[in-house]
Amino acid sequence: MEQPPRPKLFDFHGVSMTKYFTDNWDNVQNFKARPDDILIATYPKAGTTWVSYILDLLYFGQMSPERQDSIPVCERVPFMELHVPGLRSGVDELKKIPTSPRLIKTHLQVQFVPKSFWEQNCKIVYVARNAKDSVVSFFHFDRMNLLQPEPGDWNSFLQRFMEGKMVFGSWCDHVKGWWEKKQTKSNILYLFYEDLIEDTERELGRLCSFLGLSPTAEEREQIRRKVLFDNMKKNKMANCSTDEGYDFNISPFMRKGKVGDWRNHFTVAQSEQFDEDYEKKMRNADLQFRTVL
Ligand code: PPS
Repeated sequence: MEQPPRPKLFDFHGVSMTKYFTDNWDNVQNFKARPDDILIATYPKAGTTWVSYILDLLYFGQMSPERQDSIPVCERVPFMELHVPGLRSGVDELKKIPTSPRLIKTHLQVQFVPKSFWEQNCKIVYVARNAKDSVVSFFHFDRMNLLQPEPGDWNSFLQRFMEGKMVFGSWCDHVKGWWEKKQTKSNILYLFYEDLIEDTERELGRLCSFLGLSPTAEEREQIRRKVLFDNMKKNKMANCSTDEGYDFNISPFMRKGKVGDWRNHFTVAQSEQFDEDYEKKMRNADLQFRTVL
């Protein structure tokens, strides 16, 4: 297929988006969630694929080895609002999923989540990652993902990130919006990428308690090993190498998987400017991130 031009960013109900996430809007908003659906919600680059793979292994790892060997994680966990005509439609993929529970990926800001997820009281796992590592990861992703807007150079990308002019909008609004929602909704588990890096076993335990699962110690250990960065990077079914639109000559999807890589990208001046802006926007949020471990 001939590569279409990169999409343009536009304002959509106050949030920057591209047509690939708004063209199917009515079908997304009218999506009929089932009570056992599990939504994995993140701002882009927060560890969505990692947590998707963990959940898939928890639910289906023991049951169907062929699923693990032949279906890429991005197909096992459809991306609800993604709609690229002739290529992918998350809503259509979800309707065809034969297994349950359905694991569903979204990057939507909390106010855009289809109402049936709240009506059905579905379990939602939100993953947040510190802003500095998120913007670095996002930059490299937009360089290699030809279905994303042109990233420009690092400094202009960073300025746009601070202005919230990224696909799916402002990082601050995203993490704060979901955090506030979590205060009144016990069906949301709010995880941090940095905690997952620090102690995957512990976070796996939190996920299992939240989901009401009790894998054996051996199963847990198997999962912990399979989801290690190096093992996922080698695994064609988990490293997104089958995804359309990616140019792996520019950057891998499984790039570094670290906390603190921002230090290899930010100049001292950029870091100071970023911190000042961050402090203003996050001042009233009772939400702490770690940028180093
Ligand atoms: S996306 O496109 O928004 O769905 O991307 P997402 O999966 O949320 O985030 C991609 C980043 O997560 C890193 N990653 C991991 N880190 C540690 N361990 C494991 N197992 C793992 N799997 C994915 C991936 O490398 C991207 O981060 P960066 O910093 O770019 O390496």
